Amino acid sequence: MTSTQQQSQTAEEIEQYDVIIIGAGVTGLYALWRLRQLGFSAHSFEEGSGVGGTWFWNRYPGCRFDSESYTYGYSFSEELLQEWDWKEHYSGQPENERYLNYVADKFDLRRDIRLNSRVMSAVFDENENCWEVVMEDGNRARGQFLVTSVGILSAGYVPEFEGKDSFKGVSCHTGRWPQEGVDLAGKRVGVIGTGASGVQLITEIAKEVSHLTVFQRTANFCAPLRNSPIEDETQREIKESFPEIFKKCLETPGSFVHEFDPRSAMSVTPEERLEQYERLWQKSGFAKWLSNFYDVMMPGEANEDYAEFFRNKIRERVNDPVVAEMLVPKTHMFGSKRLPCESGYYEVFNQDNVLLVDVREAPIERITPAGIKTKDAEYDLDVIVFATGFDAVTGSLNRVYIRGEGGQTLKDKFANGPRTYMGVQSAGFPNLFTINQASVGNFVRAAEPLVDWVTEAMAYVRDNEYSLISASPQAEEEWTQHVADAGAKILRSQADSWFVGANIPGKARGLLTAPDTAPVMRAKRDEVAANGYEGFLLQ
Ligand code: N01
Repeated sequence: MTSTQQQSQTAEEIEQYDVIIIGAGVTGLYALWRLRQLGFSAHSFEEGSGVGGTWFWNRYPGCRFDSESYTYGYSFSEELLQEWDWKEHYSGQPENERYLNYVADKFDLRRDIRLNSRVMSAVFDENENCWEVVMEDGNRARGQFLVTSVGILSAGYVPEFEGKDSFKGVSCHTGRWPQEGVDLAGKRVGVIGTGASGVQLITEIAKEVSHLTVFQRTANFCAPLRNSPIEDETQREIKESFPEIFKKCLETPGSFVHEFDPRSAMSVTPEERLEQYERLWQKSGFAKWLSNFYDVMMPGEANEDYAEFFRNKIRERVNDPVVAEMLVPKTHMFGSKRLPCESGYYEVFNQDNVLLVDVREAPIERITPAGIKTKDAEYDLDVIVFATGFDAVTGSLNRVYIRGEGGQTLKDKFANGPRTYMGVQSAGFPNLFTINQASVGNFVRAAEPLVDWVTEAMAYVRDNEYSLISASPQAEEEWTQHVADAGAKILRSQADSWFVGANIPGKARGLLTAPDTAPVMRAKRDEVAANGYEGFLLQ
């Protein structure tokens, strides 16, 4: 902050709101709308130059939904549901960004959003019982409540490769793709990382680069997305079925439209099992795992049986058997990492101009001015893309200096992993709702009920003439223990991935989101609210 800016905003001029929202992505936009409905004055401060969060920043080639588009959009407005036409079953980033801009305009949200306003700090004022945020440009604002709609996957991670800044070509992270794009046509491009972002990007850019080198550390289980345009008749059917679509999503563990087969894979004959695997393989999107035998997504025999089916599918698609074996995942259980959906990913490795490099075998030693040097070889490149993921959940919170009661910072408190009550609050940080902690699965389906709950909690505080709500230390302790105990048993805790913070060197290992299914989480939150916000201190 410059001294001029500090002087230019006197105490009287600091903007005051009931609620300050950090971020204008999917949850921030909805929180703003919802808070207005409840009669609060709310304002969102957004780092980007546009709204959309994830769908603003992740504009890398190939970026798209792998949830069905019509299950991902907001459900709160029937008018919006009827007037917006999703063009594809799995919509791409440009369309998704357009959608969120359309929502911002339709509901006149922009008047309460300040773009290009990165929040640097949020400090709780114990005398005034309110939060004060300071933006990068030095401007300040105060609010009784603070909502961090900062996303679970928004703090990009680039490994500390030696010589990272020495590269003379162009380099960028998938999650911060330049708005003006990156010219890749005819270029020698290296991509580090083969998670969901890398898989989408690699497939798309292989069509235009002169040479592509893929640096893979861990092979993934990837399955065909089978995207297609939405025909008019289907569009009409979808629009008539929204109540059923959303009802179904609310019933399933991850808020997706797919429902598990209640049979065990091992309870049917091998022929029946294979018939089901093949039938689901032909379906689009996540049906291949979320409509499968229920125990395919649990550690054990069924999981390994389906993993082997997957491995053989990969072997069938890659011509060179040596390359095929490099692409076949062998070190983690099926479903223990997020499964990327793809549209021709494996066939890319049949192209003459594409090279797969195993960097577990021969690790990257350094980035050089000319490219990448591994233990075994040097690769000359014009462009390096870091598809190396995110410092998930806590990373985006830690980018803001958040200080609560008694001078304690959230970063210090979370140093050994998040300590929250139901993912929404941390003791000692009154009126701060960290809503990026609680939702996982089909994002918008999980986020809408979460935002509803959080905003209703604020209304409860106001309507009952309290001024503060904060998680009790005991409720927090019990919840944190529950996350540790229940979280350790579930499939997505078993591999080294962002789900448990294992992708970031030095980060404490532990499940970063709730271990419960979406319906269980909603029921728990509803019970807490019905019992007068049990586990929270109100004053
Ligand atoms: O990140 P990731 P992502 N040297 O962490 C590798 C969502 N998403 O951006 O597996 C070499 O999954 C790392 O290797 P390894 C989705 O929830 C959704 O791809 O750790 N390699 C891995 O291959 C997803 O789960 C969509 O051994 C290194 C890659 O980088 C989440 O975002 C699309 C390395 C990182 O994969 C994150 O996906 C895209 C190193 N030092 C993303 N460090 C939709 O479709 C890391 N890697 C909606």
